[in-house]
Amino acid sequence: ETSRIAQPIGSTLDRFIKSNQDQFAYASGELSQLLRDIALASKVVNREVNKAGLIDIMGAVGSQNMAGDDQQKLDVLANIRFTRALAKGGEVCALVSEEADTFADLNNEGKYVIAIDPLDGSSNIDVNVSIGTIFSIYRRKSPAGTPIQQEDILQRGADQVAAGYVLYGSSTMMVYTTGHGVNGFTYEPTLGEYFLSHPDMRMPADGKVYSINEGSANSFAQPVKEYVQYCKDQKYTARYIGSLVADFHRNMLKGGIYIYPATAKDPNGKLRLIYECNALAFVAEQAGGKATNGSMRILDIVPESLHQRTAFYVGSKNMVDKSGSFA
Ligand code: AHM
Ligand code: MG
Repeated sequence: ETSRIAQPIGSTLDRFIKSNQDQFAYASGELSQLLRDIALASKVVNREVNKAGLIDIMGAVGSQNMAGDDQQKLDVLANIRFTRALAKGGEVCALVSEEADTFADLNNEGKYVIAIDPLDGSSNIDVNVSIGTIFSIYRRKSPAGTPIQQEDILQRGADQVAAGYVLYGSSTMMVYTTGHGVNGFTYEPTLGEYFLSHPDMRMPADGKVYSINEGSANSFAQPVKEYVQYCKDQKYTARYIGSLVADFHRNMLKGGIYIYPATAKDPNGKLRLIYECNALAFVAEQAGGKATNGSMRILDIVPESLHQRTAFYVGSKNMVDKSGSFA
């Protein structure tokens, strides 16, 4: 068990990061700065997400956003926001993003590699449903100042030094772990600050909610079909937002399981190991939950390519165990 931090509810994210840093002395403040950079970029993205419905209207009057970019699709814009904030911060040497084919070189002296899905669930943007940002942070393996190597960007999830997500929901939250439990911060827009609202989050070991896209049920493997039937026999509740961060966050708080299995359309599953599954798997485990690909621990998978997909079972520990027992 890891040591956890006692923090008063209501402390700001900055203050929390600072005392965390003092207590665990992680990496001479650079990881702290990196987390602050992510938080800052998320505030900018949050502002844009909140105006999403106005983009076409503003576009129609030929407006540009503050930085002078032409109006762009929100997921592309979010990628620009995070990339810029992390490039400026200087702690990151390489950034792997769902929005780019290959990794981006940032500051070659930086000690960290970051993998990010800047705006996940983007099909939900246009219909005003919750979306999220997912991020993973790794320590680079090659020496600072040398060219980025495969071993820097294809690390196992177990090597993450921090990971988390931002949920742009009915309120905006940032939830993250540095390997000492999970803490959640709620954004107060008029003050422009995240405040600790969910200290030491624990995922219930059991739950009664299952989240899976049953529209694809005909092509689920037999064990998945059987588990879904089991959920129905237990009279569990079905909840599927189709926005991974939102589905995950609900299950974090209430207990539940999220499954994206192999389907005919996506024979290896749809979700991406490096910038979707690993981060949530790390958060889940740190909160007492569990994440597998149906049989194997997600965090133990050695990635072979940047955009590798995997089946994903994540949530309350006993539910994930049960789902695996049908295999
Ligand atoms: P995206 O990265 O293209 O946004 O896709 C990821 C999203 C997840 O947020 C969500 O859980 C899943 O795709 C939903 O997929 P489906 O509509 O096939 O159920
Ligand atoms: Mg995504």
